[in-house]
Amino acid sequence: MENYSYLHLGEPADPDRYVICKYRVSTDLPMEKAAEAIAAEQSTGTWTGISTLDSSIFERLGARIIDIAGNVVTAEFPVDDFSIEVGSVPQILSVIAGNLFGLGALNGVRLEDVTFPKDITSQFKGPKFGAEGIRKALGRPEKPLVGTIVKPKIGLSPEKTAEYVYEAGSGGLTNSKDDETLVDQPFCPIQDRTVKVAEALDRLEEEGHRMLHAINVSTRGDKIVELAEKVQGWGARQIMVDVITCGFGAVQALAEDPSIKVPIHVHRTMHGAFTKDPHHGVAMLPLTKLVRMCGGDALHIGTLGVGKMSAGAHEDSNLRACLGDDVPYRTVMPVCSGGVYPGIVGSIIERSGFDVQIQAGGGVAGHPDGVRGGAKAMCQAVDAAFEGIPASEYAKDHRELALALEKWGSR
Ligand code: CAP
Ligand code: MG
Repeated sequence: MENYSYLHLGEPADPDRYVICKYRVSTDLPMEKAAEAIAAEQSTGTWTGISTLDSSIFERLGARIIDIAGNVVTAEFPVDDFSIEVGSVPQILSVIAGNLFGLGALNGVRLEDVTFPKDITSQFKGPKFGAEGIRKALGRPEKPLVGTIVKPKIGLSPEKTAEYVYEAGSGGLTNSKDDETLVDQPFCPIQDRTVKVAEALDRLEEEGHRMLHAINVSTRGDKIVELAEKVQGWGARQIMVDVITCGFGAVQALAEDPSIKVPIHVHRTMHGAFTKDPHHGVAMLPLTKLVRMCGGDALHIGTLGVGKMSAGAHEDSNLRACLGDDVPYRTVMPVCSGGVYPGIVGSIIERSGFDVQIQAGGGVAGHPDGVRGGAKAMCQAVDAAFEGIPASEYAKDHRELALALEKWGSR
């Protein structure tokens, strides 16, 4: 019974043959030992040498530790470790983000990044519409998109939801969406809500304003495509799915189903459970990459250090993963959300550039002039940033923005 070594330090990774992962490791063991424990557990080994592992299996399928830089370990997994089934995120995750989190040898381990070879990226189709498609549907080629989340997140009737959307659109917003906890509760049945919101959007369009509203179809896996089809039939022009609670397969099923002909807005509720701790869990970046592979058209990426949510908030790598040209898919519209208000829109855009959707729930519905006034203030803040004018300057002849700055200040 041989003990095989998974250490291949200094040997460069072959990006065409391996999935390459970066892990941040906290351990009391020597880092090389900890890295070997990860490689063994996630590929051909276990806690002891085993008689059933021979050198041919090990050489073909063993993970390789190719770099250790401080507490960051780079491991590569042979492409043959992965399922040949078409685009299986569950199997990919069980290799790159599986048992290792529970290993007693590690105090903490965090998957920071992953790069997939062509043999795997080619199994996925990416977004059907993407950032481009959403912009086209809205007739807004350049400016940042500006949206809202209907607030309160639960409680409004279908009529009140539609009224909110109409007011938001009348104030100039390009997007709105259901909140993550709203799907089909008795106070706001999804059919009635979808029909009434569609009527509000039609009314706005007749008045010359195009707007999208994402209806949340998050539900059990075997019903989600059916629900999305129904919602589409009731007039929805965009749908939303909570990717962590529904699973990547749900996004993929919706994106790949030919009967679904509307863009998918991807919310990431619950991600903070494993993205927030800098020493343990999974960073948002691998999740962003997987959402793009699975076909999300828009994805929450945080507010780049200026909003209310702390998890992954400073990471602009997610923005790049949505928009980069290093993968064979359409780009994803990055969505900056969470504690946004007009006074921070300029700072967000400074960090994000114009290819972004900025949205505010409380920062619209909490405006002294109501939803329409809040929508106007958000649009004015975006226009100011787009034209390179400081918000405080722009507010001198834009009343709603002035009121928002007075109420919430700016950063
Ligand atoms: C924003 C939001 C989103 C967060 C989630 C909320 O509302 O609707 O769910 O953006 O965070 O309920 O908080 P506010 P993230 O504008 O009222 O804060 O996008 O980081 O996943
Ligand atoms: Mg929300």
